[in-house]
Amino acid sequence: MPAGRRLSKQQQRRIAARMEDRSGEERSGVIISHNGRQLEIEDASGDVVRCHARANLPQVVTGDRVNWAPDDAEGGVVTGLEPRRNEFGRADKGGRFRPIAANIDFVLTMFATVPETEMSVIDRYLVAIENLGVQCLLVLNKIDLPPSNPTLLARMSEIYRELDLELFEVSALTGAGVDALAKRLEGLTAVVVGQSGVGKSSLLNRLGKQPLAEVGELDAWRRGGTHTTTAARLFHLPGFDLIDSPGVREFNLGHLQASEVVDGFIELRSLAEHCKFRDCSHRVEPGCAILAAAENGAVSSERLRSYTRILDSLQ
Ligand SMILES: Nc1nc2c(ncn2[C@@H]2O[C@H](COP(=O)(O)OP(=O)(O)OP(=O)(O)O)[C@@H](O)[C@H]2O)c(=O)[nH]1
Ligand SMILES: [Mg+2]
Ligand SMILES: [Zn+2]
Repeated sequence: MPAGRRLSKQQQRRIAARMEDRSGEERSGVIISHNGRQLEIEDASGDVVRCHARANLPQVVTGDRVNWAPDDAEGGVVTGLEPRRNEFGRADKGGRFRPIAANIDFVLTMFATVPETEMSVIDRYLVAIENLGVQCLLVLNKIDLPPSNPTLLARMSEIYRELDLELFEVSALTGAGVDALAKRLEGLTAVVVGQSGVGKSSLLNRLGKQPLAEVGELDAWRRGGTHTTTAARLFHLPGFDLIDSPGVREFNLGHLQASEVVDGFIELRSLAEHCKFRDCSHRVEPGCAILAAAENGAVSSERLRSYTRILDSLQ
């Protein structure tokens, strides 16, 4: 204890109670948020405890189930990580996989009417989702605003619906479409992802019926995005759990091989087996089943363009 700092009677009692209570035993908990080495754990009784991770622990992430033990009056130490049911994440600059959230039922991939979202941005999320074997819901937010690119938006919803992806159209501002989404998520855990400013935290607040997460300044995205949310955090909402996540400028897929990128495009995956060359890149090769399908309209030119753009970004 630093010199001059005295514990109040109440603090002393709390420490004593905790010492008695701890009996060296580990407890289970869920990671509510993590910011560097600072973790917040929710224990079995719903209390939130600030913890740090034991040095030899593998990287933990929001949604992880862990073992932890109290280490002083206020905090604790995370001592073990339970196996993940699944995880969602992206690559860092060095191409290493970085999880964002674990143990989830759905990834809500969010875009908005304003500002315009390129289709390849959404397709990046979809490629990651497919490769991690998690389920996806697409969420178009800000339907109260006239879209900055109505043609692109109409085309995107047409293409994604043809691919049997579920698309929810909502307004976090007015609440339109929000109940249907809440109903779909009942009893489940989801993580919401998407570019900064699309309204992830706003949607969370609307679903939670109160201001739980900080929301960016109105129109801040016009000046180049704000990155208001800085760490993934799990919230218990009425009926389901939702993990809010920070928007990223580019959703990096550097941890994937080219063949895994193809696998991430559900309509290209099966076609690729029919290409003449086993190592076909589906860009220029003769006898390419994907290029042939694009030519006769069976594969959308927009999705093929996304594929080549993502492939280019890996090199
Ligand atoms: N008109 C309108 N504005 C919205 C809607 N949802 C969010 N906004 C506004 O969009 C801006 C960004 O919202 P946020 O919820 O902070 O966006 P975010 O996706 O959480 O952003 P990051 O935390 O930076 O990743 C804020 O000014 C919101 O008020 C909506 O449905 N309609
Ligand atoms: Mg946010
Ligand atoms: Zn091919």
